[in-house]
Amino acid sequence: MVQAPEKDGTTLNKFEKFKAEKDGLAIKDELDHFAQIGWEAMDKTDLEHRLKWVGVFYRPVTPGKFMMRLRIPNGILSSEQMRVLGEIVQRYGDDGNADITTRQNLQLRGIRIEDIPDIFQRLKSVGMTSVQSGMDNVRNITGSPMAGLDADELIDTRELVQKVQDMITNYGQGNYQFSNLPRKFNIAIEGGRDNSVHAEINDIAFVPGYKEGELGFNVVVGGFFSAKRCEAAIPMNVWVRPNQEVVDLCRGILEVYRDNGLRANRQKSRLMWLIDEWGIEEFRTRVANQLGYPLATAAEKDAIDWEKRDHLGVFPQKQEGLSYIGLCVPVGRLFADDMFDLARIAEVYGSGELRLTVEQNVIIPNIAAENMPTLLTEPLLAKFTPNPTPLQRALVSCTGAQFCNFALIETKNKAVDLIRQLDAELNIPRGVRIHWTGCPNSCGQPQVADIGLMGTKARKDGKTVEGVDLYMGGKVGKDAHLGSCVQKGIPCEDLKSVLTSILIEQFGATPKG
Ligand code: SRM
Ligand code: SF4
Repeated sequence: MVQAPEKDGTTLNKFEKFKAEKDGLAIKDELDHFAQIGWEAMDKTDLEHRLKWVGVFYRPVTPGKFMMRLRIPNGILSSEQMRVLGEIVQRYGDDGNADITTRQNLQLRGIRIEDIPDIFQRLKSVGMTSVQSGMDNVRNITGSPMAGLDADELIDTRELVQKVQDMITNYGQGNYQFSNLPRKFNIAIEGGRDNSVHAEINDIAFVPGYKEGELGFNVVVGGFFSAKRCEAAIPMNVWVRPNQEVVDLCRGILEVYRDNGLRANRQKSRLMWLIDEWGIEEFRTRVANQLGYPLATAAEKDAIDWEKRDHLGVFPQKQEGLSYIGLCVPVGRLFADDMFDLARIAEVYGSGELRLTVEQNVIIPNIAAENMPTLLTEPLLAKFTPNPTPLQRALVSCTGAQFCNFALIETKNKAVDLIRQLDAELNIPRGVRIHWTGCPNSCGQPQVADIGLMGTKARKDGKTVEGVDLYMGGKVGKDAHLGSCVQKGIPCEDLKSVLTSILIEQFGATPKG
């Protein structure tokens, strides 16, 4: 039973009000109607909010040209699926493109409302869905990008991620059980030793751990970023086996959160605020009660003992004679031709499979040794190189002002341009992870970066100009911890000199002769 949001006597905020009037998911049965009447005739709440329950985002920056956010469990898709997505954006000409997101996912741009029923048919025909990918729903579920390929893998996450998604979305058809959470919700399942998924910044994350010699997952909960507060996930003192227990625990936690999560103030609605109110012990007890059986206590320590890998380059798989190639896609931006090329390359040289990473890059697995030399001569690799510079290889950026109305600055183009200039002037001995995010919502995760840049307004010569707050010290992989803000309000035009000094003083860079 969904708890009445006003139980504490406060009035409903506007989001809870419109959700109470009509569940966002109900929109899935009205898409033909919207396609007929056009976006300008739509009810404002349906247009601006409820459409997000089917992954369709109205963009005030580009009215009439929508964004569509998919679900790509574990970031794995087939060449056939990639081709269909390429065809969808191709029809929008210069308006059409796609972005790989920081959740191993794809967002398509340029979408017209009149095409949505047809697009949904096409997605269905290749087993894809965009359902419940926005607003108060569970986001794309991330998993190890090397699942099933890595000789050192502990647990293959692919099937588990799919099962959790199927439970939450009712096999992609939409599920009213979980379509009215108090807020967005992130789940990650890590199966490798290097924490490729940033477990610590998810509302629930499963991290491998041995209990009395048996391999399963320790569970951490409550990690999140928001404009108001950022927290790393904390241990729930629970251990589960890598089977249906994972799915059941997700269900139990989601039900407890749905029915008890704080709904009065959207700034205080993420899971961690409920854990704060109850304490982690009480939270654990409530989840066990919800499931109706006791939960096993956590393994003494987790099995994350490697530094994080970025998977760019060519690497052997555990399958003899096969390798994968990781390609650097600058700030995750793809155009239709890139998508067709990636699909073709995956088919010709590999097994037709493609994978996405939370660093907004692409991996093509299952390439036979004899095919690799020819693959390396493919023209697309000049654009998406397997051997990027130390700054290129770890550059991440959120959408920014080009399409996002929350943005305080443009991000993706600035990010690419700045590292091009820095690379031209500096020798940098090792990868430096630079993450850009256009506003304090932190979609570009500046808190996990070596150097995080968060859009803000700054003052220069008495004028308001585009600027950034500088974050440093984010550590990923084993012993991950969040970075913090070290300098506020740097005008973007001064950023090159500020970063040059930081790279020289703290990352061993030297000026090129
Ligand atoms: Fe995000 C809202 C883009 C990952 C925290 N995010 C938005 C919206 C939907 C705002 C909007 O309606 O315009 C952005 C869409 C812009 C656009 O047109 O693309 C947006 N978020 C993104 C993406 C595309 C950034 C990217 O370039 O990769 C990522 C999509 C992931 C996906 O596939 O689902 C994305 N967003 C994140 C992450 C990172 C993560 O999940 O690891 C975070 C921080 C982690 C977290 O959520 O705890 C994040 N996004 C937010 C927030 C702040 C949430 C909060 O509790 O306050 C918002 C604003 C909100 O929900 O009110 C937001
Ligand atoms: Fe938009 Fe801000 Fe998220 Fe960037 S961080 S995509 S600007 S909401």
